[in-house]
Amino acid sequence: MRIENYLNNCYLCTHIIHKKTNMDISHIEHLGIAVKSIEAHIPYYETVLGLTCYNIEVVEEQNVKTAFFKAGQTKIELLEPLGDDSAIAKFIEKRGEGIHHIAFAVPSVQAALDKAESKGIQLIDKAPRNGAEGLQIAFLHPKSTGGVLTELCSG
Ligand code: CMX
Repeated sequence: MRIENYLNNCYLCTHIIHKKTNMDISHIEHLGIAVKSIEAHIPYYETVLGLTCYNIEVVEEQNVKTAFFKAGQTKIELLEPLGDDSAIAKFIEKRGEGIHHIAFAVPSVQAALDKAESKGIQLIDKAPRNGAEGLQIAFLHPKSTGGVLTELCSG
């Protein structure tokens, strides 16, 4: 048997390889949703879905205003652009309002970035930066993640 076939068929080997290369994602931390106006959308989340907006925060570094709702362990993050040069403004102009990114919780954003890069994934951020709610965040480019803007975060 070829060595790579042996390694792929051996439970212990695949377990060790997996442990060495995975990002240790614990859960979906939040789903980011691009909107033109946070205020216009809060009533839908509160009065129709029954969620509570517990935090509204401006993230200068990302040029966005955010609003957060908890749905179990996962949050919904509404993102309103603060200027025409914001990534969110560009997204809405091109694609309209809607799901903008998925964010995974990891123990270490830098370690997860290093693992993604070692697998040939294009990074938007080479190192973690400050996101909303005091989290460290970094993005993977949608061009190398099947069209889904992917955020890694830890707090
Ligand atoms: N999901 C999927 N694809 C996306 C995307 C998204 N959210 N945003 C842009 N793209 C696609 C575009 O459609 C475009 O694809 P095509 O070339 O096929 O048309 C491509 O990516 C390039 O997009 P662009 O409009 O030319 O925009 P830029 O290259 O200037 O920027 C991106 C794209 C993803 C690198 C940029 O938006 C970015 O850096 N995003 C990460 C930061 C961010 O979104 N911050 C706000 C969130 C704040 C927070 O959660 O705290």
